[in-house]
Amino acid sequence: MSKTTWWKEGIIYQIYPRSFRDSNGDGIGDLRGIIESLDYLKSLHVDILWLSPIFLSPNDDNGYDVSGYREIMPDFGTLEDFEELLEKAHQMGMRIILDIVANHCSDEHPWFVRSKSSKDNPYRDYFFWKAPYPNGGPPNNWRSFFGGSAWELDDNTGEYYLHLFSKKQPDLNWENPALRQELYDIMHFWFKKGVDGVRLDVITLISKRLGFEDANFKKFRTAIETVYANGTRIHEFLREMNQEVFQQYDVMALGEGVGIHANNVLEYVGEKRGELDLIYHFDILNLTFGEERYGPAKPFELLMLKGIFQKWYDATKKDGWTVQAMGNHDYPRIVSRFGDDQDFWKESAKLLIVLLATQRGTLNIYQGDEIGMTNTAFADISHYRDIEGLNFFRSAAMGKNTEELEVLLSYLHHAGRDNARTPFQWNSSEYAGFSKNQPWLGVNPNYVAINRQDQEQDPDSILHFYRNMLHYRKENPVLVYGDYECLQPEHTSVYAYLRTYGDERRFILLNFSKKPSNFSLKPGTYPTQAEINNYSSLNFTSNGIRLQPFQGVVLKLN
Ligand code: ISL
Ligand code: CA
Repeated sequence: MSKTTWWKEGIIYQIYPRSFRDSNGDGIGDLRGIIESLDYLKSLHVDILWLSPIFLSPNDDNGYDVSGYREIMPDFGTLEDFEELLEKAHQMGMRIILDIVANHCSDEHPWFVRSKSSKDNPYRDYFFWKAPYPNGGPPNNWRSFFGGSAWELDDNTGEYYLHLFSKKQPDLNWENPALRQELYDIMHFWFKKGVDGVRLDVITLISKRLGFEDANFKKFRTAIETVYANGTRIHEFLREMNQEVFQQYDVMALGEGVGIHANNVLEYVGEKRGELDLIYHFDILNLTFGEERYGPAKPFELLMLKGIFQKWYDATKKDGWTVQAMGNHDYPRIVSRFGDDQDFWKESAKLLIVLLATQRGTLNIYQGDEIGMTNTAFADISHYRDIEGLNFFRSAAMGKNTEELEVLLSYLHHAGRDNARTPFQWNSSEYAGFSKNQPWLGVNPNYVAINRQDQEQDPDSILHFYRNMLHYRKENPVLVYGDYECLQPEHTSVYAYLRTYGDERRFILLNFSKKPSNFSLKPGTYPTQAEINNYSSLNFTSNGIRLQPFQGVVLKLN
């Protein structure tokens, strides 16, 4: 039986501050906008606010390129604004976790400015510098997540530096104990202010394989696991970070588990490991992507989804803990991707939160999913802002004709990260009530129909359903801690499972189909009333239940 604790039972709401709410009319979301929205957030029954990076940054990767870890990005406000936000959130019974980017920093951070100034600068080995390959090229064939080589030549010293992400995000050298200590001090700085935890960006990448061997990048996702993630000293570093920092506070350490898999997850979150508290994996997030994110999409298959939930339940049912998330600021909108944002927008958005809120693990929802925000297909590349998508398009567009360019744009429409970063749709006024002026990224034109204000007025809205579903989860620990058993796993349209915790039992049935689906059950073995239902009725047949398109229900079994 898992130890009960706040970061297992609490519900995480991820905020991408740049796109959440603009309080001062510069078109960019900010901390004051979040402060002004705390009542709204509290009304959702969420407990933990995860803020994507709020630190000083040139915003090459929207804050995931930090140039000052103890300073607030001026776009977002001041340190006093943050302290006010933290205090008010605590007064309202909510916690705040910050997004710490420890694998790399910005090339404008003083550490890197000094490091690149000369080969014998004391900060030189805060980063990975390598001489050119004999042919003058990069030291090896490693690829950046954002396209191109993972090495950038610095003409000044004639050496290359490593950057797994953009060239303005040089990787930090965790082999260097002085660097590690600086990062621990930064976390102490925020924890001493009362911050309740951290989401550790790509933390599984911080230990590099120092041989820097060439690798096979034909299957990029596989290469991530075996070349970049799960490195030689990763668990030593995480244990040290836990001892040096986390253990000294009542905080949660949430790892972004790029490249982890079900058979090594306990090395990261096993209760006795003394490393991370919880971690999220990418099996669902990457489910409809091929080996190359920006390429032909794979169809969403329910049986694969069932298999993933089963695999991760089996891996962590006795020990360890994971986060249940189907979307975030890096992935397309869940209702567009796993639901049906055309014919069954409302039903499928509700179905997805029934799924997520009834799985074992910590529930994590992403801003805007609670009102069913959808993907945005901008007509032209000039509307896009995300460095990953832009790098992909620019390098792929060379020499392409109009039709081919349309295909490339369609890859961005399906898999682009800007899908999840369009401004939060507060109401149907200009710029969706996000700002008084043109936002940094275009608003999804459907804000006139999809926005928080209208849904507050509609008792049948996705927003009201989310509130009810999250409250229901909070009231029923069986959904957090309970055992899980999938019924009729081979059923191709209905996903049905039992959750059991002591004598509490819940039976969840989800029809992932546009068509009605029958689910056979012995009569008399289930109640005729649902505790949760995204339709107004529940139909039965002589030998089971007949679910409407995208109908999701929770039945209480006695
Ligand atoms: O977009 C991806 C690669 O196709 C994602 O896998 C993502 O880049 C990866 O999960 C790492 O994400 C985190 O680190 C990145 C930053 O761009 C993302 O926003 C952040 O969530 C580099 O800091
Ligand atoms: Ca602003």
